[in-house]
Amino acid sequence: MIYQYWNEKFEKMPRTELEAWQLERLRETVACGLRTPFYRKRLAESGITEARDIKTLADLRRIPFTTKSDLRDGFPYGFLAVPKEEVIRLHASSGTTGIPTTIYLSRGDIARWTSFVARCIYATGCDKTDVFQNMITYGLFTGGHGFHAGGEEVGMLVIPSGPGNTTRQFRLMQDFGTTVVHATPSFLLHVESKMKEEGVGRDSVKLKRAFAGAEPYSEDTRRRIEELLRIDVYNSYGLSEMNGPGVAFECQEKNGLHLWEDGYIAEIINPETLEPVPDGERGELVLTILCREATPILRYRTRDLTGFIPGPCPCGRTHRRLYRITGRSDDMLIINGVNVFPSQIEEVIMAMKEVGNNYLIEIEKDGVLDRLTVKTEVTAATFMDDTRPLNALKERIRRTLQASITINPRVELHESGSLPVSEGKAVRVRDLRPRDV
Ligand code: DLL
Repeated sequence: MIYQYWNEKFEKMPRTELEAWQLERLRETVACGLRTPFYRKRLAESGITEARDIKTLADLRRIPFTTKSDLRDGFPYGFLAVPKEEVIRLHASSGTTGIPTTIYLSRGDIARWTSFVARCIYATGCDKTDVFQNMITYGLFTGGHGFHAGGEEVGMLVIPSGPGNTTRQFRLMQDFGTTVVHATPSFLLHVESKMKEEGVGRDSVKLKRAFAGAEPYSEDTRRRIEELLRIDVYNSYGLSEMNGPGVAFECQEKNGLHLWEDGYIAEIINPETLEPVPDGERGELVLTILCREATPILRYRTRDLTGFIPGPCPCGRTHRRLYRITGRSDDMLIINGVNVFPSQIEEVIMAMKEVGNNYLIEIEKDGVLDRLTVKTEVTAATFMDDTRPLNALKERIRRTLQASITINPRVELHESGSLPVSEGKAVRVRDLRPRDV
């Protein structure tokens, strides 16, 4: 196989040099952190008051973990390390409550992020001759903008189609000769079934590759998409707290995701004991970002379960590879690529006085896409034979939920006392999607 490197010096950097680079960047990131109210306090508690207190990479472990709830507590500006006029963009993702996790980026931060995404795209064999249809959400979500900029950096022709409307997607593919797409794996499966349904022949499009991520999927699902669409599918991992896509990506070997260690320091810990686990074993991924000045985040507990694949990759990159992410150590749900915490749903429905005490969140497959149903009991006083007010209530719950979680749920109202009550801990979520990861 012929491999191509976007930034050969860094991608193939010997480990000792890579680690020296990491130490230098870590000090710089700690210096940025010390400019934020949150880390000034947090780091001082561990005896770190200046960047020089970090002497070796092992000193990283003196720094306490940062969690999603820390980010929420620091909302809106507790993690901002540069003057506001240096910030040119923000992105946000779901928090466990209505408060989003917000990340600010300077011009330099966006340039660095973009070059990591370009590196990912190029590692799959794409180049400026490609036509790239970015079928993922833009807006506050990082997926659309991140890949858009990365694709342009590589020099591809970027079609900012966003998700949805498969008929228009096919039209764009045919009119402009799209060779590579970016989507969630579930949307790719949906695209395939719509192609059949709408009679769009495989040979009428020039697709060769797809980047698929933002939600967990199995090796079997990858293979299925590859066979059905006759393309190569590359796994793409990232999270908004760490910029978004561009954190870890598969090379042409398609055997694990290279985590860009010049931009991130990764640790795998046991989520119970919080102790590191050896290479080859699975645990929770903890990340420190080294390439961002506006919102430095140190030792972030991603809650994603994975591990380091031992041994080098034939592609020659020295950056370690992660196993496919198999799940999370918290209760975050990913529904058609959108992150949702059960607590966000609870917050909305419990604020309505007509809603009773019990509710149930169900996620199922509807064809290849996910479908969310929120079942709530109504108070005894509300449940009347007249369906009009009930329909209005249902619609109000649906609209308010959609505004909060950005997913359009089905809402079912149930008579008080009719939803199952568990004897132990309440079971509020039934994820009925087949688990093949
Ligand atoms: O999903 C960033 C992204 C955009 C990644 C486009 C890849 C492609 P968030 O919305 O903050 O950011 O969600 C991050 O999604 O912590 C994982 O739980 C999950 N996730 C992302 N990529 C993968 C993947 C974007 N390839 C959360 N496999 C992460 C499994 C993934 N889970």
